[in-house]
Amino acid sequence: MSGVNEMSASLTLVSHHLCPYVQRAAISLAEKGVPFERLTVDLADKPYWFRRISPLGKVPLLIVRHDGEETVIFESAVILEFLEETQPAPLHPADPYARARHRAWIEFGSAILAGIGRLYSAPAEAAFLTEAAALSAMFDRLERELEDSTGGNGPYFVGSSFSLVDAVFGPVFRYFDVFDAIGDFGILAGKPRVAAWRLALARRPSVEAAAAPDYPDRLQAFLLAKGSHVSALTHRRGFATPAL
Ligand SMILES: N[C@@H](CCC(=O)N[C@@H](CS)C(=O)NCC(=O)O)C(=O)O
Repeated sequence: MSGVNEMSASLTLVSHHLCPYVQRAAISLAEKGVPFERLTVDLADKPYWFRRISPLGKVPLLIVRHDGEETVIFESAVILEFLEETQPAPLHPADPYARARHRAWIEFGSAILAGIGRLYSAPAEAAFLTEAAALSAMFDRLERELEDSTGGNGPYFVGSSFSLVDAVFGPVFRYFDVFDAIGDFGILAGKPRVAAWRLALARRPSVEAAAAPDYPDRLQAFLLAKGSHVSALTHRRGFATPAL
């Protein structure tokens, strides 16, 4: 391993308050005990410097200053792999077969995030219900995977050791803490292993610290402004846009 920090590198994670892809990188850095600075950008009004260095106009970016140079890494999966290659405390298994499986379930986590985006953007109830059913089926598949991988013993994806798959799913479940306050979407119902995993991840200090305490208020405000079926449900629950 070439230790980036040993070469007196400094790391900046370019972030957004709500972004789950940013959170997975923050969780990895916290688990590895690597100091980093967090720089939050307004995605609704992207600063020029950000547009210049972010090829897709997206967060996260990891800016690594090393040896008088600056390297900008984009795409959260690539950032996670870079941290595995350059920082201590591996969060991937050593065995290549197990590592491939973990990478695949990280992709699955990203597919769930895409489904969550479609769910809260669905304009009307019919599309919302279709997306909720699709998500429920994905979590059913995950329930079966947890049974195979942990023998039902958890609390993490592979038993007692925290891995990058856990870092990816912590931010996934964070959405559901806010969804549950809006209504019963039924997506996680009847999945005891998923429920236990969600609870264990919520209690993990790195996962807890990956979003600010005002995250639920910010997410509610974001959902209210969507003009979607979930916005209507949020209104109906009596949530008003909080002053942030
Ligand atoms: N595949 C990307 C997805 C990152 C992504 O979608 N980021 C969102 C925020 S969560 C973003 O920056 N969107 C740009 C925008 O809203 O204009 C990754 O894994 O890093």
